Amino acid sequence: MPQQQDIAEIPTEIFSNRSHNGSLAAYVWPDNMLAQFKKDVEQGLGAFPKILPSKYFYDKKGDELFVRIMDLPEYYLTRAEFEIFSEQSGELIQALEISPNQHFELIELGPGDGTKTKELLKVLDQGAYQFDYLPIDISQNALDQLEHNLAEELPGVCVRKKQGDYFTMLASLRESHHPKVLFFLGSNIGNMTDQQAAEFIYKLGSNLQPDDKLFLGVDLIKSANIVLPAYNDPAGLTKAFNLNLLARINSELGGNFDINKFSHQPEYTIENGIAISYLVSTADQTVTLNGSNKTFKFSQGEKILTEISRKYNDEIINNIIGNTDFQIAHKLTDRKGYFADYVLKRI
Ligand code: AVJ
Repeated sequence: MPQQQDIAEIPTEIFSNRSHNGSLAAYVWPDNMLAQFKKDVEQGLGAFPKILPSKYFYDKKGDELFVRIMDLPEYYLTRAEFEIFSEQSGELIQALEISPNQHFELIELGPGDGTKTKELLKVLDQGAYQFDYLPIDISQNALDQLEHNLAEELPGVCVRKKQGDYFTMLASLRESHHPKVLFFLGSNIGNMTDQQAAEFIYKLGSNLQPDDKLFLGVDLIKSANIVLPAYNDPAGLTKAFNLNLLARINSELGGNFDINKFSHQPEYTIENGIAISYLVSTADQTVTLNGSNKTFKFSQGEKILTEISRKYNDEIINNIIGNTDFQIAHKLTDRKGYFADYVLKRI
């Protein structure tokens, strides 16, 4: 039996939220972010069990790998959610409870290339709905590309880019008197512990008004023979994605990780619905960082927890939103029942 880490033991501050493939691009970090990266790495590798925050996957290489992962046959998540958007846009629009003469704001946290959302924007645009689309991302580059793309494909849609941190940007939109629909798709919430997710959703709610909606895309609990291959593809992209974290520590923090002496190991427990990715040291070894007096010892078989990818059901969602101002109003799933988009209503 592999030792299974209790999710409650994972320090909550170490995983923090980010947008996925929009990410931290320009890929040039201000000094304070590099200092934070160093601090997180030193703290995580100094802990037992060892842990590294998954938000650091996404440098230029990590972004490219994630885009390719979304196209993998084993990575069902993106396709399942795309199916919901392309085949159930009518239901989706109904769930938003917006009438055609009511101007509303469709705000998306971490839109990536907006592939799924575009399916809905198309239908809203044709249906003469009055709305602005406000993608929020930390990456100006990702937003510029999305805007350019939408200007060509859906010139009728009014796009207002919001570059910055999710909560700073949401706070800046609080003054508007239009109904809001907030999108957080792709099971990006799955990288958080349930406690972090609860705090995150609570904070989203505090930036919204009663009857506003949060559209939350989550991966559902299902059997290991479906979940595990999504995190262990034979093409080795997920392995490369995971190992890229060590390559990044080498290049940005002057680490001396021998990438060949770590293996990629995903685990999944259907009982709690939690998938965890580890990097496992295949030898006894010591790693150092430039300009740091700390050394990090690894014994053979020792694991670094690099990512949690939580899977959900109604009960878990209800637990998470229990102390927030949201209630489940609708749930849309793909035909196979792999993925769900929950429409949470602010009360
Ligand atoms: C972007 C967080 C939803 O956990 O499934 C893909 C990231 N990690 N393959 C996920 C990821 C490994 C992904 N999320």
